[in-house]
Amino acid sequence: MPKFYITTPIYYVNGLPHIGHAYTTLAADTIARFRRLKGDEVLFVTGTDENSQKNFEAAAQKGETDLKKYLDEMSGRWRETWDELDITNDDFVRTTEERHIETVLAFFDKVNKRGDIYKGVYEGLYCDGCEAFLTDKDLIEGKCQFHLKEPRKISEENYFFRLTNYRGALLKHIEENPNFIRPEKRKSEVINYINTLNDISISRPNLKCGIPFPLDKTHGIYVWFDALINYLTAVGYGRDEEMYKKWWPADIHLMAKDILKFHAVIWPAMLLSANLPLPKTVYAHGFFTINGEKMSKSIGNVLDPVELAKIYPLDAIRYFLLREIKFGEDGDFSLVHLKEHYNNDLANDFGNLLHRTLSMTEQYCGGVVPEHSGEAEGLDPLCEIDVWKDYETAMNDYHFDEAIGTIWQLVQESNKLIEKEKPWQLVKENSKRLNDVLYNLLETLRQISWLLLPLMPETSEKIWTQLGLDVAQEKANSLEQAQVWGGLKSGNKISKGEPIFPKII
Ligand code: ME8
Repeated sequence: MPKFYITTPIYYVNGLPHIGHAYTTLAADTIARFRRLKGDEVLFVTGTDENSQKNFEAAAQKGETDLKKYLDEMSGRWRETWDELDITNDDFVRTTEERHIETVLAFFDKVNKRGDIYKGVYEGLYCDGCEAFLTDKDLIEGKCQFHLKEPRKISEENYFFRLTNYRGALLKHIEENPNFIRPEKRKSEVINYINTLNDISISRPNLKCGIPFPLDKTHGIYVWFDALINYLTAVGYGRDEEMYKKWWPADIHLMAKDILKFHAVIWPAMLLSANLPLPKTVYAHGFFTINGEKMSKSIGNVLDPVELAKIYPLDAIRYFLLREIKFGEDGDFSLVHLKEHYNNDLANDFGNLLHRTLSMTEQYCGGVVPEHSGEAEGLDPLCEIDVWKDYETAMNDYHFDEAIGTIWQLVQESNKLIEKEKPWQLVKENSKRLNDVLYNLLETLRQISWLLLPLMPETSEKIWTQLGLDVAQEKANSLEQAQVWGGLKSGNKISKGEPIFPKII
């Protein structure tokens, strides 16, 4: 069985998840669900980045002196959020876990034995927000472009990683593996960075939190060096050889562009140093604003996905994020647009198709899927557009907006079919045609339920229930089986139920 290993960043726990974190995690969840649907064995991992000065400061700010208690509580809240958002991660890595520390030490040992760690003095700029050393090139008007703050000037004795040893190998890898950095347009910024990079400091003096530096216990391992290794922790590196061999390298690391250089340069160089294979793809999606403004606590526009899910069905949020913010591009999130798209696309276009088709089946066919002649001439929206092919191409390429677009084409074609065939007249004039029309609409809805499965999973299940299908049995179906036209059996009792997406005023 093909395998697929996908990761999200592990997030800092100095705050709770907001819609930006939810975006990456929902996208990863969609990819994981799609690969499962295709029959792959999937390992989908997320987690929390806990050995960070930021977390330490957040705990102190809350007056919490017991750091472990703070981390346990916050990490628990992140885990709960993903459960509430029905994220299907298979593992959740915490960087304070014993298994992670073991993996980090095994990895560190390899890099050290390779001769890639040395002691030196770091003099330069440090952004506390990024937890990273910056150069002038990273600044806009003297400030960090992501945290809008001036970095601190520091001078300290540190241990360094010989990043510069891997400059050539990295450039060669990027050139030879066109899918390594995606989307394509991010490549040039990575290459520019590689061309000018220096060795990086991988220890921090005056350790308040974090994993003690193996060569000098007065230092801690720099949080990024430790955090990136979580991707190996999840596959048992240094602890479970069989598991490691089964899952590594990762198929895709997903993140936003803010942390691309860590994933596309520093992490691969660390892996090269430890003589381990590189991930197949590092995908950096865009950053989105809220009503045109950067999301920030001080502006007070931080959106909590759990609160949003109390107003809109989860699938409506998935729909909006995946369709309206083109994956890979920057975008904007606005509640006004969410509401508009919810009412137009989900309540109207999709909701009407489903509800009207089921209502007519109840009214004209006694609530059972009608017999049909098999004559689909002009009736089968699926035949008109090659939906599955376009859909799979888009999904394989992470173009979620296009995948949803093909499904919505089907929704619109089906709505047009109703207007064209007018079942309310056919019931008086041509019962054979009526049955054929309704059967084709119902079967198209079944096909739509499968197309939606990775994107809007709850909706798929609701469609199955309304079509009178057994949810457990559908779940056990393979995609090949499900794709065959005619899976909906005549005589099946439908169960109309309430509209899935009621209008929101
Ligand atoms: O950087 N738009 O964690 P973090 C899109 N711990 N995505 C957004 C976003 C926005 N406005 N805001 C946040 C860290 N994200 C490190 C990672 S991995 C080894 C260590 C998402 O909590 C996006 O995925 O700051 C971004 O890369 C990530 O949150 C940063 O999360």
